[in-house]
Order: sequence, then structure tokens, then C-alpha cells
Amino acid sequence: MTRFESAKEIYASYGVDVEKAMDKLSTVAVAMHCWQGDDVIGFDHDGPLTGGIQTTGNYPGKATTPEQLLADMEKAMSLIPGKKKLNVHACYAIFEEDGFVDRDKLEPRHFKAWVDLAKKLGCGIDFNPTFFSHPKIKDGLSLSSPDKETRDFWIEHGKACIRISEYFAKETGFPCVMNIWTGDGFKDIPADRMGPRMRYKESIEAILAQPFDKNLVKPCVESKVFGIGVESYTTGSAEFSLTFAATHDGCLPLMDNGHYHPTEVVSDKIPALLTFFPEVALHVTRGVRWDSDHVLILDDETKEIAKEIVRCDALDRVYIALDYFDASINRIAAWVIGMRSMQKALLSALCTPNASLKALQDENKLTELLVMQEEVKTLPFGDIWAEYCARQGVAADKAWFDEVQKYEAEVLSKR
Ligand code: RNT
Ligand code: ZN
Repeated sequence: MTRFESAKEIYASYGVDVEKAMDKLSTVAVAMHCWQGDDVIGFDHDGPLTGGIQTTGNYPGKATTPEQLLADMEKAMSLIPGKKKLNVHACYAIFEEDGFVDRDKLEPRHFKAWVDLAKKLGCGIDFNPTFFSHPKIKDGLSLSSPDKETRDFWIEHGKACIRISEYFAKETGFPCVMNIWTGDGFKDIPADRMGPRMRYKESIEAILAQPFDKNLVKPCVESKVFGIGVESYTTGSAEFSLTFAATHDGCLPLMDNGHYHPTEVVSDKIPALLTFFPEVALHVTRGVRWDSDHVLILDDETKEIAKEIVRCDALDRVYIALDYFDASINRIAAWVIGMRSMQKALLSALCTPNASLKALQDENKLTELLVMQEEVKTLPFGDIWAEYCARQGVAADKAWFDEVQKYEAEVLSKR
């Protein structure tokens, strides 16, 4: 008997069909964020990263051109099993010589290379307007600025991004999740907390007035608790964003698990939101002490997030995207570690006897429940994961990093 066959029998004794679990996982898309590849810079500006987020580290080999970034993403994708999606920010528009346009004037044609890559990989694209790292951010504010000209510029940017999102969906055949996040906020105690939020509400409403097909474009609003330099107040707080999504048809709430107070967990928020929203979106990340955006790993909360999505039978109602940026290690490895960790967490959740655990809870057999919950933690999951990678035709856990090292020696180190 192979290790896989033996593991399969052990899982079967707990009532888990690992074949079904692997089949299911192969249908679940995880979106890989382009911004891990170049430390959230993009191709449309030379200025620094703003918006209260920060990358640290200067590991060599960073992509600095569209060709490099797309090649790096393709390399990473080849080492990740299962269904994927690209996640692109508007600042990654690709301009021909002298063809620069500002963010309010972006067009689908500026993203054709992204569509070509998605078609080559057979995947969809998610999209994000970029409301940071730009001279038109006035006093740290974009859509919530008191200055009308500033707001109008960013509203036009948002509308352009809806048109681009629809183009992505039409070209790839997969709906495009379009996430609105701004770094708008204040370092110190504001004198007016409501004014910016009223303006933010009106601005997002103006963006969403751009006509679009709700089956093709899924606009989201992402909340945040604080950022660097915006410690005292963020316009798009949790309550603001959640209520906005709840009161605007077709708009989804997006939860980033780095954006909450330390004892709050997104895993618990998922079933709460699924009780009311047809669909929700996630940014899965790893905050270390703050919203530090470390590379995602298979830690307890990542596992718990995956468990909730699976247990709520919501794999087709939750859009999963990764969001982190670590410049201190090989950036391709950073993508692969995070993507494989998310998929491991999902597979592990699918290999959990969820129905029997739920029955124990409903029968109030809470001692047995705790016993079982502890036991399933040490089932031979690694053998199922190894089989899944083999069936998907991607390198196994010990082998993929060799490929990254080879790419580093042959490509990255020559940049
Ligand atoms: C920032 C938000 C946001 C960004 C990306 C680059 O805290 O998480 O999602 O990380 O838009
Ligand atoms: Zn995020």
C-alpha cells in the first residue's frame, strides 16, 4: 500500500472521502496578488509607496518591468496546484512608449498583457483601483477629501476601473472582483469624523453609478482599522464598509484579516456575514503584531478561515485573494508559500469530518467534540496534499523550492 492509499483508508474510517475533497479543491480559485512581485510599486509612477502600507527588505531580483513581473508570476503559478486567479492593481497599467495616461483616463487596452497572461493560464483576473502612491492624493485623502477636484479625479479612476473589470470578465470568462480600498485617514485625532465618511459614501456611490453587469463585476469595499501615519482614524472603518456593502445592492464586503483588533478573528466573521450577504470577499494575510502583511503560512487562523468557508458550504460564495508583501525574501517563493498554504488550509478543511463534528455540537456532546477536534489534527494530511500536487502536475513540497532557486540563479540574479 502506498502512503496515500493508507492515508485514504484512515480518513475513510472518520467518514472522509479524500477523493471528493481533492476534486472539490481543484474547482476553488485563489487569487494571487501581483503586488508581491515588486513591493507594491507598479508601472505608472516613480514615487514612494503611500497609503499607510509599507514593504520592508531589499531582497535582490525584484521585478521592475512588466515583462519581468509577468514572467515571475507565471513561474510562481507553475509551482502552485489547483485553480488560480490573477489579482491586479490599477497602478500596474502597461503603457507603450509615450502612451502614459493618468489614472482617471485608464482604459482596458492598458491591461491587455494581463489578459493575455490570464488566457494563457486559463484563469480569471481580479482588479483593484489604486487610491494611493499618487500626487493627486491630497493631504492623505482621496475619495473622502474635502476638495471636490480631488474627489472627482478619484471617482473617475474608480469608474475607469469598473470598465476595465468588465473587460477582464468578458475576456477571461470569469467574474472580476473589484476591490475598493483607500488609505484615507488621519494621524491624529480628527475634529470631524463624519464628514469624510459622508464624502466617502457619496464618492463610492458615484463610482458604482458607472453601469456594469453585476454578474461580471463584483465591487467590494475593504475596511481597515489603522495604517502607518493614519493611526487615529480611517475613513473606511469596519462599520462604514460593512454598512456600505449591506445597503448597496451588488456590493460585497471585503475582510482583510490584518485589519482588525488583535482579539478579533475573520474566521468568526465569515459565518456572520454569510448569514446576510449572498457573497463576500477576503484578503488573506498574516499580520505579525500589526497589519505587517507577512507571507501567509499554514497557521491556526488560516486553517480556521478555510474551515469556516468549507463548513458554511460557501466555497462558491467567498472570493479568496491573498494580500501580503514581503521584500525581505525571494519574492517568488513568497507567492508560492502563501498560495500553497491557502490551498493546504482548504484541502485540510475539506478532509475534516465536518458533518459528524457538527452533529456532536447539536447533540451537545461537547466532550466528544473536543476529543474529535483534537484527533483530526494529526490525521496524515501531508500524504493527501502530496497526492493532490502530483495529480495537479506540480512539484511536491520538497521539490518546488529547487525550481525557485534555479530561477533565481538564472533570471533574478541577473537583474
Ligand atoms: C492595505 C490593504 C489593501 C492593500 C492592497 C495593495 O492595508 O490591505 O488591500 O494591501 O490594495
Ligand atoms: Zn487587503
